Amino acid sequence: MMNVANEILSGLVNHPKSLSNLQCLHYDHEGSLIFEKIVLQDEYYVARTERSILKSNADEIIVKTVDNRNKRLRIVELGAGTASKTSILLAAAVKHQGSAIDYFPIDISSSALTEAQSSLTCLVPDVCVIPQIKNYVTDEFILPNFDGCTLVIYIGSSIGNFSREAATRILSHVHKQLKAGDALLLGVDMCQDPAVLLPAYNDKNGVTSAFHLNVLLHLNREFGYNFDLDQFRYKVIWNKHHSRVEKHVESLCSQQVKCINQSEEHIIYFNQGETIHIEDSQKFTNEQITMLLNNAAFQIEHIWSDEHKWVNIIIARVLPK
Ligand code: AVJ
Repeated sequence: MMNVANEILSGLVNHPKSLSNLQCLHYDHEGSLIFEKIVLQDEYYVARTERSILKSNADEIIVKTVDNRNKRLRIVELGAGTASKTSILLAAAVKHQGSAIDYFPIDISSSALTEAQSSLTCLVPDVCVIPQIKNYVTDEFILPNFDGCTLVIYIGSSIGNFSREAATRILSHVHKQLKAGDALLLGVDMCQDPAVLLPAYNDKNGVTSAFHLNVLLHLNREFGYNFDLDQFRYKVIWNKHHSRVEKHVESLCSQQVKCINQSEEHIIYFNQGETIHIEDSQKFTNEQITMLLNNAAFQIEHIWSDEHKWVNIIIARVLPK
């Protein structure tokens, strides 16, 4: 397996250039802070819509998850970030159970997890927060033995940032760590009008642009590159064929970027107008989601949505193995 530095370099010397399989590059300290601003932008309906579905249905989601009343519940979250939406579900779980609940947020950003822990302590004091700083794509989560039901939360449509193969791998990896009767709560953004989708990824305040350009800054800070941010701009495309919003950064001129890493030097050549494919946000149909979950041996039990059917929140169960 290649290390991250080599994966970056090979993504940049390839044609077309792409870093879209390296999600971890977005969420350094700066990137996590910018992301928290994205979710506040008017155009970014995804977070707002998902939050309102969770608010209206939190009790029912918890009841449906723990279909057996004597069972205790614990909650794991992949890519928890600052857990601001999850607090709604945690409060419902504490109320339903009538006692404290264990919550295991997993994220690669330690600063986001620190923030999650301190805000939950105030918002839902009956939650015992046990954070794990990990890359959920590659690492296993660690859970003590438990005879109740484990609910893994994976919301925000983060699954859409991965290729179909990688998404299947993530879900299978989660499935492997669960037992029969455990559940997955998946939040996904559905296929819809590009007139709604494109502004969501190109807000007028330029926050989403800054989020993606930060990947180049991250490469400068951590991997020895010398990208000049004045010579690049953010560009968003609706790829109808693949049903995904593609985020690129485009070179404004023909130029060379250097990477000086452990005495080795590499030069990356850019033509004017050439782009680096930075991230995808896949938008799903019901059939695609069903197939994705079934391929990872999960069975859909219930779906909640908003009035426009923009976002789906799905409970899927681990079947007896
Ligand atoms: C991480 C999936 C919530 O793709 O919608 C938002 C990341 N990137 N704007 C998404 C993101 C640019 C976001 N999620």
